[in-house]
Amino acid sequence: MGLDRRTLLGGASAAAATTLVNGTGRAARPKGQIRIATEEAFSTREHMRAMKALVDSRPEVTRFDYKLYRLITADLDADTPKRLLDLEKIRLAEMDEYGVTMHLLSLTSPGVQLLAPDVAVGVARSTNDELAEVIARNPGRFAGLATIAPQNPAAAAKEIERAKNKLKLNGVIINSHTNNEYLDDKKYWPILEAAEALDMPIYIHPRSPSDQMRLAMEDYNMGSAFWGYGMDTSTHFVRLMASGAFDRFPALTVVLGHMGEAVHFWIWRLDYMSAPGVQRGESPMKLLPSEYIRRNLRITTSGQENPAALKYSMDVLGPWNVMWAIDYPYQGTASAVQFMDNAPITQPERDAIYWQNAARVFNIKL
Ligand code: 1DF
Ligand code: MN
Repeated sequence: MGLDRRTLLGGASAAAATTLVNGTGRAARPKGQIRIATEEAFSTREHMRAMKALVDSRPEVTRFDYKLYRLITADLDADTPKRLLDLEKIRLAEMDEYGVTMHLLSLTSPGVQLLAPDVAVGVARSTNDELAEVIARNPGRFAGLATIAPQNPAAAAKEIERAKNKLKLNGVIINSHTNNEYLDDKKYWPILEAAEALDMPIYIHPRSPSDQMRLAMEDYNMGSAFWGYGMDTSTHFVRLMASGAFDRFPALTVVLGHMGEAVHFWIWRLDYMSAPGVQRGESPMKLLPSEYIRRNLRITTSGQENPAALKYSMDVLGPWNVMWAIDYPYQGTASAVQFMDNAPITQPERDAIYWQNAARVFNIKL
């Protein structure tokens, strides 16, 4: 009959006396549990309007972009659109109900990445303005990732600078590929350069797989969050790493949700296959994959309430590189809180994963 909870928690009280090393310099044991959720989606009226106009003019975009059509063309009072558009009523009430201190907000996938470049640049800017306003109105409750339009890399780099210096946002979200291209393509490197220089982590969030990836996923609805979202996003990270981007931008931080989209579950084999003469042949990478994974990658628990995967991730990446997330409104607050409250880890580890790591990685002031 499974593991006894008392056995699992047996080591917790002794270990609770020690404090994890962390970059915040704050006490590890707040009075009530602080919880910062790091992959929490929202939308705006302008975003919904732009997406609806896109779908009306190019209905084929919904063929593989799972849920896109339903999300943006449905009655905006339907549950998911309503929760995406709401920031200060339903959402704050649900956060309060479950003791969630803060949502790190990001524009819902696929962001502006399907829109015509000029439209996308404008919607990104206005989204970031709205985001900064809602954060300012609710001190301590919200932080935010900037939306950018990779379709225009120069404008995207400028927007990262504006997001950091003017709007005080906490990082950047990119919903995987843009027009079937990934960030290893050097035309996107001005984005990486700006993110590194400004200490803005890039959260690579899933969207429906690229044309190259989706060929194997046309059946069984496999291109959805069931499988395709994660496969496209994990492949995206590995492409970026394999391109040598982390040699060019050694201080760049990339964040992956869904328990790292399983990338670090391959850590031993990625290294093994990288050895000279084993498999891969010539590679631009100067270091081993494990070195980039430990130096440049942070992960979140969004949508993966799996204690075994959590333990593995903490062992392999270090507990300071794992952050809690809900994936609101696509997954439930109650079960995400229950998962982390009951995870078989020490209280200092729980504090690190619930909020201290997010505060450090995303430069969040509580
Ligand atoms: C779903 C999942 C939809 C995630 C999302 O945005 C999303 C879903 C449209 O379950 O259909 O962001 N997710 O992050 O796993
Ligand atoms: Mn998500």
